[in-house]
Amino acid sequence: MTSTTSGTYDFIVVSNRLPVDRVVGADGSASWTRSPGGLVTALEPVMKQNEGAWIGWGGQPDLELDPFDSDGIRIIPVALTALEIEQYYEGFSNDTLWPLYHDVIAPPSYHREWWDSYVEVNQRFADAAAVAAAPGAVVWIQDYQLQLVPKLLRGIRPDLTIGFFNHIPFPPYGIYSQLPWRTQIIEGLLGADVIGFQRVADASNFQRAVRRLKGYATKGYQVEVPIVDASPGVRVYGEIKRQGSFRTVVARAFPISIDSASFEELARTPEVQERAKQIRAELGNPRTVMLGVDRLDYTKGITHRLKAYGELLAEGKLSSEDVTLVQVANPSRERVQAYMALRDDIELTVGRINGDYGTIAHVPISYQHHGFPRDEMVALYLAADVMLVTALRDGMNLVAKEYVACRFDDGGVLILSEFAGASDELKRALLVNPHDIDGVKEAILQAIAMPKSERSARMRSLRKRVLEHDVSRWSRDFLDVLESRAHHGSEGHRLS
Ligand code: GDG
Repeated sequence: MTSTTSGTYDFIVVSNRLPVDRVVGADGSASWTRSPGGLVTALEPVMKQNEGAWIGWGGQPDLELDPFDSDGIRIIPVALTALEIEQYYEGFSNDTLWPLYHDVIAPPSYHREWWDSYVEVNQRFADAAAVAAAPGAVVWIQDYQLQLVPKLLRGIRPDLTIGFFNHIPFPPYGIYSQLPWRTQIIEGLLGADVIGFQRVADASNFQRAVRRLKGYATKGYQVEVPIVDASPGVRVYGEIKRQGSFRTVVARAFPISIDSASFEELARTPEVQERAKQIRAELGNPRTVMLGVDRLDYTKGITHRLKAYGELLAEGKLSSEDVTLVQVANPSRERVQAYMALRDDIELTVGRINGDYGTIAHVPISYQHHGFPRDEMVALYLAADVMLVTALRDGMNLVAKEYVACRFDDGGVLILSEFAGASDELKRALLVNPHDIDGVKEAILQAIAMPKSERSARMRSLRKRVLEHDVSRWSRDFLDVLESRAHHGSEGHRLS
């Protein structure tokens, strides 16, 4: 493929998963339904105004499909074989990068065949984008599964403006440096014009890795990348700098958000409010309903939260007559060993707590190992007096923002881990260190006893932030910076 090959799309989003799910009917016919998510909601208008296309995997093995339209969005599927799903996706993405980038909460596995598969699949995504993109198009690549795509794509299509957003944390150098392919990943990312992170700390971790591994200078948000790669003889860098032949890459924080107004709108519907009351009644109208909503993932600190709650019940500071915890643990990555072990661990603990502290009429934990429709989720948010977000490490945590967006009544208390990106913005939540079990216990008791006036003052301030900084503002901020980098205003496409 050469740079003369180009397609017709002016704005392309590339993500591991397409924003649509394939549903096969009883008669064997397949159709696609939009998977709910803020990203697609935020980008849909930009897609429609700009000849947009979305490139990604359809979620099933060996799905070789031609591009098609779904609700006005052009979908370009990328096929993955069963072996690639095992090695690139479940392996390198979810069992190497995911634990490594989340502070090695679980030990990362390093396998050279997984890496080879990661390289191969990233190349396939880059090729698909190179074919689809119009001259000077804007391409926005999403997340850790595709970190090599920026460089690979720039290699084929230097005319493009390329953005990358990392939805998960970027780890401190001491941890990142474990990765046998640490330099290749940094080089992959530096192919972008703008690299977005959730938190300021993630962007600085990345910049430090760039300095340590490549020797490039960083200044504020900017990284100076020599056009002719100077490594490994980094001393040449001074020479390159004198000649001024380097490009600048922006690496900074753009905290993601949710479609706040649509959550509030749903929460305000009479049906959802009625359902919230019904949920409380079905739980036996306890004085306090607490809620946890997470993918069943070891980063979410579900076991820490259960430990704190279990101790409060054991000490008689809470009783199952007064409090119920609804824990939604959405099944996730069920073929990865660490996730199977975590599920066993959580379910053993839930069983013990319910067995030890429940009565015939009251169970301390209502455990839900399945997903819910969006309106039911919103009803749960409205029904919950206390929301528990105790992630050990989390890029952002959208659940925390969704809870806040739904509480138009200014009710409810958010307990939020300081290790979730959301804590940088949601400062008036009750911030906790989830490793400090006593601290979590105190926060739970404080939340339950919090006077109404304090609850609403805190919630008002949280809501202001979440409603003003929603996902469309996030995408606008990112794309504005990206466009301003479009060859410094020359031939790049302008998004309307
Ligand atoms: C990654 C990063 C970052 C969950 N269960 C149900 C359901 N959900 C929805 C939630 C929320 C989303 O899934 C989960 O988002 P989170 O942000 O909480 O967590 P991750 O899945 O780990 O997401 C994270 C995010 O990317 C975005 O950048 O914030 O840090 O890890 O929207 O509502 N939705 C429905 N039923 C469920 O049962 N309808």
